[in-house]
Amino acid sequence: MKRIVFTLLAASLLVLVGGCRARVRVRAPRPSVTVQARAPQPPPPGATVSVTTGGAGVTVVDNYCNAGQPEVCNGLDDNCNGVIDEGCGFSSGNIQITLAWATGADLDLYVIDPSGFEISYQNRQSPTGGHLDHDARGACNRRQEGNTIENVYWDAQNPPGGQYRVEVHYWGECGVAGTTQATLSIAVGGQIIGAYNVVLNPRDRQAVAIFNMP
Ligand SMILES: [Ca+2]
Ligand SMILES: [Ca+2]
Ligand SMILES: [Ca+2]
Repeated sequence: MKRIVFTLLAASLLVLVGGCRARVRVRAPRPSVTVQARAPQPPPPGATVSVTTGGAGVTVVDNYCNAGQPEVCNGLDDNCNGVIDEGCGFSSGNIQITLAWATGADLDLYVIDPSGFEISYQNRQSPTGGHLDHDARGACNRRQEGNTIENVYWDAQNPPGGQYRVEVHYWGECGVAGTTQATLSIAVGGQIIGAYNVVLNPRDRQAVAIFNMP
């Protein structure tokens, strides 16, 4: 009899404990933001990174940086340290490609890597180590109003050799934007290899630059 009472008590306790467990909610950890801190590695000695600019509507930006000038979030390396827009909440690496604009349009950055993989907001990570870590929906997403920078980077020590193609798509006017000028910079191995202005009309998709890694 004692054994039966003890068994019943133990079973009741298990039910109570089980009931308590069922009411405990485990909150999922918040996603963390990682800022790339590793210094970019220069290209191998003697290697050259050749750049070809895109078609009509693309112009080269010169004389935009000064050492000691404050870095602002504009798609340019204002302080000449080889990193584009450091402190703006996205990463740099051995390759960094940053697009910025100043209207309410929603533009999208596309980078096609040497394997043919197309990195964009639709496919943010390539098997070759490329990441789109900052997406901007422009004024079309009211929760991201004023967010007009997209950024792609490779943090691998040796990004794959071959051709990288950089394109911009004017996805949406978001009501009022119209023709939009954007700025795009490319850094390789801690050096800026190209800075461009590109003028886009709604629904344009424009090749801005093509570069080859050794
Ligand atoms: Ca900089
Ligand atoms: Ca800047
Ligand atoms: Ca976008």
